[in-house]
Amino acid sequence: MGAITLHCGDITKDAEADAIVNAANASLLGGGGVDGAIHRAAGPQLLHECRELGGCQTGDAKITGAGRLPVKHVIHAVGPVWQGGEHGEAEMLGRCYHRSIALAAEHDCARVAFPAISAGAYGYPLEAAAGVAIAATREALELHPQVEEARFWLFGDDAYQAFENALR
Ligand code: AR6
Repeated sequence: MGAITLHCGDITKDAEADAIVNAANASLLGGGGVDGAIHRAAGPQLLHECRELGGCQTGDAKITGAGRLPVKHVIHAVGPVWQGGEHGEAEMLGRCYHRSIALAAEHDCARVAFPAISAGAYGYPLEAAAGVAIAATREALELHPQVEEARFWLFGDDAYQAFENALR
């Protein structure tokens, strides 16, 4: 089964991945946080491709090229907004990881970089987001052996610690 590895810092600097997953919103037309960083690093070609996609539902993901980023693809996943935990948030967040890894497999991406989807502007508590992310990624890697590595990029010690705890 594919490996899960943890990394500290800016996901846009990952040149070893074949695809970078973006924590996007349903419009797929850009935003702040990791979405803003990815669009800035990729350049205008990424937004141009995103405009053709017609948005994306929560819990789903869509794939584009990567513009100037040193990877083949960006996978735009739309995580849930945290609403207290009783509104299907965990299921939708888990689906983001499943769909992203399925798209990576379809497009021959052996190494996929992930941010902590929903754990920023969307308010998903870090420990819970990390638990869902690791569990769903493990399941998806088992289903898609073509994907050899899921590389989690964590911003800050708290995020890193939460994912390290979830991995154990
Ligand atoms: N590299 C890695 N992680 C990052 C980076 C980066 N360059 N920048 C931020 N993070 P967020 P969400 C971390 O808010 O919660 C956008 O406006 C950040 O510390 O980027 O899914 C979209 O357009 C946090 O742990 O995504 C949507 O409207 C994690 O990435 C909305 O925000 C996710 O934070 C999506 O919110």
